[in-house]
Amino acid sequence: MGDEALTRLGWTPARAAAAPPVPDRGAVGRVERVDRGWCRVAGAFGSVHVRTLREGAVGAVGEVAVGDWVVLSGLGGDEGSPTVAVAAVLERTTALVRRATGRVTAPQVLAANIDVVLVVHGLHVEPHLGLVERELVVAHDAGAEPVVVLTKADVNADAPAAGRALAAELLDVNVLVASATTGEGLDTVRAAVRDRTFVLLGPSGAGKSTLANALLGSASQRIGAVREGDGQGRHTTSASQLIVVPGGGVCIDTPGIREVGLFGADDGLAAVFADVEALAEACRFDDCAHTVEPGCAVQGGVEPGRLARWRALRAELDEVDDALTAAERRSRRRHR
Ligand SMILES: Nc1nc2c(ncn2[C@@H]2O[C@H](COP(=O)(O)OP(=O)(O)OP(=O)(O)O)[C@@H](O)[C@H]2O)c(=O)[nH]1
Ligand SMILES: [Mg+2]
Ligand SMILES: [Zn+2]
Repeated sequence: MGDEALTRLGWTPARAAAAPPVPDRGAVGRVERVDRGWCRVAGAFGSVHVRTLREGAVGAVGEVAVGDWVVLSGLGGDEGSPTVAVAAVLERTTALVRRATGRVTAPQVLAANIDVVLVVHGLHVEPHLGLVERELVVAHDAGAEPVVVLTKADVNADAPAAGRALAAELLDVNVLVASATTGEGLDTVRAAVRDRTFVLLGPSGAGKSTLANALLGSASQRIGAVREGDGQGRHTTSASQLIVVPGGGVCIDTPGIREVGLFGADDGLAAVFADVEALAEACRFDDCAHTVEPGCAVQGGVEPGRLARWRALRAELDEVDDALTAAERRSRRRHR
């Protein structure tokens, strides 16, 4: 144990160099799971439950995310001892962020310090291009490498064609086709995530946990059947979970999200729709909305469906910006 355990969790010399000093009876660890009032942290000491403190304090609810590196203090007591606390959260190198549900102006970190985002969709249904693009936007915006995995290839008569068709709609994204059941294509998925921290993102029933188990070589994650008829999942995974991959790497399985809400993901949108943003440079008006403006370079240059999808995501980001500005204005008035 010791440093080896930390290395398996993804600890690197670069992170060590950037880490704050560790107190007596303290240690560095990585957040495996976050629950209401508690989080679970793994490290050279094993794995401990740590109470997440009241809002505003270090390690407060919403402040630690799965994948975070933290400095713990007060170790060495009983398991679950209230003296164990998060003394510091290390600066994140990457973060997968969505808009918190029901709160327009609040972000939620789905996973921290990730290298790769696997955007997972099941070939038991037609891949939903709009959802894939939305997930690619947050993946790009996270600062991580996005990779699309079309799983359940075994239930699709022409899975490779489905993969090619989706890839043709996307700019420069690696689209892998695999089956957790037959094992086909898993080697390419393994190669894409080896020795890295990766997160599985996608709708419920896509097959994320089944894929995680296949990559882990164990039945770590519970899996659940999809509904007959529409092929939707039943939200089997209820909380994100970080698991060390025996062959090297760290897997974060997440609960299925039907539609990832965007929050401040302008860079991600610019990356996924680089064609739109490049053409916009040539529009006559700087504030061209690419709808009816004369001299618009985008309208004729991008396929209408793609432009409509870009416009919807752009509008969603603008809506969040407007809400943030309004909230800021309100709070400024209150503090006057
Ligand atoms: N035929 C086939 N079925 C699969 C494959 N992968 C997953 N499934 C099935 O798809 C269903 C959903 O799988 P899960 O792994 O639980 O899906 P999930 O994405 O984790 O869903 P949530 O946890 O609800 O977000 C289960 O019935 C699995 O057995 C596959 O490669 N082939
Ligand atoms: Mg699951
Ligand atoms: Zn335009």
